[in-house]
Amino acid sequence: MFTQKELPYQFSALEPIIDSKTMEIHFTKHHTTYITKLNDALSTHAELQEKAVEELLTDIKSLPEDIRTAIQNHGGGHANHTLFWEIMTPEKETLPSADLVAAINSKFESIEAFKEKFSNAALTKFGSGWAWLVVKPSGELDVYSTANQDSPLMQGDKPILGLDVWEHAYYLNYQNKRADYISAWWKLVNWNKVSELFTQP
Ligand code: MN3
Repeated sequence: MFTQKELPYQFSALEPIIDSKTMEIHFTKHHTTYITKLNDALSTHAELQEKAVEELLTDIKSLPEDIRTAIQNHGGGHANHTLFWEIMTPEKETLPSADLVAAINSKFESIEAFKEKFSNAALTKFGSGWAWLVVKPSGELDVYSTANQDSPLMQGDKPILGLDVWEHAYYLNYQNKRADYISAWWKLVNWNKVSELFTQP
């Protein structure tokens, strides 16, 4: 059965960029519900219960049809939020590693150009979804958005940075001003963690 890892900081730790109430509802209601529904879906498929959520999402096409959509939505929701909590920090001014900077420069030409591309993916995602920085199987970086809770793992890419642009992630503080949420959010990125994920095989 999947369980929720403890949040690595207090609900209020990311204030004022993400308010305490939003963090609390997001973590204890939204993320928790994805886990409950993921476990519900797997309850009829004992053979899949030992697998990691990343493995389920990577192999989504081979999953039994009756639970495929539930794993896509709730397994995706669980994996995406687990990553999201980890790639944010109240620590100020963490920096990407030299290797990650080199990879970003090689793909996007500069950190600024990368941030602009990522922010644009987040801003222009119509409806609910996520913006991602991923490592492709070739080792190359890429930026794109996905709808709903679709995980980059479903297309064989490894997400190392993700931004939740569902309204539940920002509405209390920012209402319809998604652009303000996105530009403020960069200050929360835990570059130590993103760099670590980039380096991991
Ligand atoms: Mn969310």
